[in-house]
Amino acid sequence: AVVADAPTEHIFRSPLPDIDVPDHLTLHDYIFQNASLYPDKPCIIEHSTGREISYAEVETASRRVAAGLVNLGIKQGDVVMLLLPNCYEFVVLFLGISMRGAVATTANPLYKPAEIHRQVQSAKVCLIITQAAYVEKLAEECEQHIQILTIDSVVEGFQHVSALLEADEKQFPHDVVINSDDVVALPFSSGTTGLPKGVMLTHKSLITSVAQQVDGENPNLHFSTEDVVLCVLPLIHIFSLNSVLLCSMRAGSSVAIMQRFEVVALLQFIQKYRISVIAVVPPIVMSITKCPTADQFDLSSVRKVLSGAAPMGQTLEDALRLRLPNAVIGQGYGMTEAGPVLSMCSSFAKFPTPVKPGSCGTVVRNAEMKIVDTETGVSLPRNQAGEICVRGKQIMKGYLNNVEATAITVDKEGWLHSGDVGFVDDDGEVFIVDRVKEIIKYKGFQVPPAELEAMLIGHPGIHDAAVVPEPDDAAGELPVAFVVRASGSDISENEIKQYISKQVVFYKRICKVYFIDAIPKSPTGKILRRELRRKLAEEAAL
Ligand code: 4UV
Repeated sequence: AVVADAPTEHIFRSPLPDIDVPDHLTLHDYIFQNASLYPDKPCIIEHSTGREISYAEVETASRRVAAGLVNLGIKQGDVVMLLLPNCYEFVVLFLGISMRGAVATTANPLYKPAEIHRQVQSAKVCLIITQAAYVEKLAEECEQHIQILTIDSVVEGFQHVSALLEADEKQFPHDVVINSDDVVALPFSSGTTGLPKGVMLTHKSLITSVAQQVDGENPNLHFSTEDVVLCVLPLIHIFSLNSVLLCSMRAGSSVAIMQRFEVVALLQFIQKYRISVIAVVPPIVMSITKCPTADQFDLSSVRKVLSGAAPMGQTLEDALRLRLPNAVIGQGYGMTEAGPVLSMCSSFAKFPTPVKPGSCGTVVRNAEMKIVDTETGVSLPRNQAGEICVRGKQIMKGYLNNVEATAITVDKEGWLHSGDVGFVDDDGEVFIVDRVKEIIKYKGFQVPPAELEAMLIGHPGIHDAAVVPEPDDAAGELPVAFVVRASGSDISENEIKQYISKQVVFYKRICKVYFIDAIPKSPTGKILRRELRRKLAEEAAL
C-alpha cells in the first residue's frame, strides 16, 4: 500500500540555546528576584520631576499598593484600569496590582470617553487610576459607581493614590495564592480582525517573554546593571511595558521615564543621564535624524537602539547611525497577543552576531516559529513568504470572553497566527513584507479599521464604508476611508473627518476620504481590503 508522506513541518528556532525559565514564579517575584543585590540603585529616573527612586523603594511602594488595594476592596482577579501617561506611579501600581493577584488593563489617557467606556465594560473594570485632568471623561463610570482614583491632585469625591502609597506594607496580602496561569495584564488589541479585545497575559507568559529576552548566559537582549534604559514609549503599550520596563527591572538596569516625546528634551535627557539603551518606534528615529540641533548633544552613551512596532527601513537606519555612531541599531518584532516578542535582533546579545538591515532579528529562544502559506496553511521552507506563526509559553492565554476570536488566532496545536506576512532567511533572520490582517499602524499605534467602519456606517449620510492604510513617510501608515454615500446624501470629506475625530483618540483620525460607488466585497461579504489598497497605490502612482 502507498502511504502518503506526512507533510514536513519547517520549524525555525533561535540560534541561542533554550534556557530554564522560572515560570512557576509570580511576575513580581520574578521581576524583583535579584533586586536585593542592588537595593539602593536607581530603578526609576523620572524626567518630569527629576526624582530617582531606588529598587528597594519601588519594591516597598509596590507592596504598599497591594495592601492598599485590599483596603479598597479590590479582590484577587479584579481588573484595575491604568489610564495613565508614563510616570513612576504607573510602575508601582502595575507591580502592586500583580502582588494583589489582580489584573491591570492599560488604556490611553487621551482616549475619548466612549473609547474608555468600551474597554471598562469589556474588561469589567472595578477601579480606574488616572490623573485629575482626565476625571471629567469618566462621567459614565461615575454613574456606574466604579471606583476612581487620581495620582496627582486630590479631586473632591474621588479617591487619591495616597490611599495606596501610604498603606501599611505589613498588611501586604500574604495569604493570596497566585497561580502562574492567572492573568496579570490585560492590554487591548484588535489582533487580526474586528474590534479591540482584552489580551489575557498570564504571570507565566510575561515571565517567559522577559526571560527570552534578558535571561541566560548569553541574553538575546543584553541589559546590565550599568544600563540606563529610555522609557518614552507609552507604558500602556506592551512594547514599553515588557521590553523596556519589565526587562530593565529584571536585569537591574535603571529606567529613565519620559512622559511625552519631544525630541530636544529627549536628547537632553540622554545626555544628562548617560542613557545607554533607547527603545523607539520609527517616527522617533526620524525625529532624531531630522533634529537640526542633534549634534549639539553628547549622545555617545547610547549603545543600543531597539526599534519596533512598525517597520524600520535601511535608509532611516543609516541616517540614525550617523547620529549615533557608538550604537548597535536593530529591531524587535512584537505583537500584543504573542506576549509580545516574536523575534529580536541578535546584535543585542551579550555575545552579538550581526544582522542584516531591515531584519527583525531571529525568533526568540524557548519558542518555535513557522511560516505558512496564506492559502493552504502548509508550512514553508526558508526564503518563502507566508504568514508568520509562533508557539511557546509566552503567548496569550486567549482573548477575554471571546472563544471565537481566540480560536481564529491560536490554533489547536498552539500556534499563534500573527497576520503578518514574512519569511525566514538562510541565517534565520525574520523579514516582514506584508500583512494579511486589517490593522493599521499609525506611528506604531493600533488603528482598528472595524472600529472606524462601525462609526462611519452609523452615520445616516453614509451607506457603506471601508478603512484601509495608506503608506506615509512620517507616520508609516495613515487611516483613509472609502465611503459610499447614502442615497440623497451629500456629506463631504470634511464632515466625515470631523464626525470621526470627535469620537476617537488623535491617531485614529481619518486622514482622507475617497467617495466610491460600492465597497468591493467577497461573496461572503468580507471587504476586499487588498483591492482598496491597490486602488490607493494606483492613485499614488499617477
Ligand atoms: O499588538 P501590537 O501593537 O504590538 C506591537 C509590539 C511591538 C514590540 C516590538 C519590539 C519589542 O521588543 C516588543 O516588546 C514589542 O507593536 O502590534 C503588532 C503588529 O505591529 C507590527 C506587526 O504588524 C505586528 O503584528 N510590528 C511590530 N513590530 C514590527 C512590526 C517590526 N519590527 N516591523 C514591522 N512591523
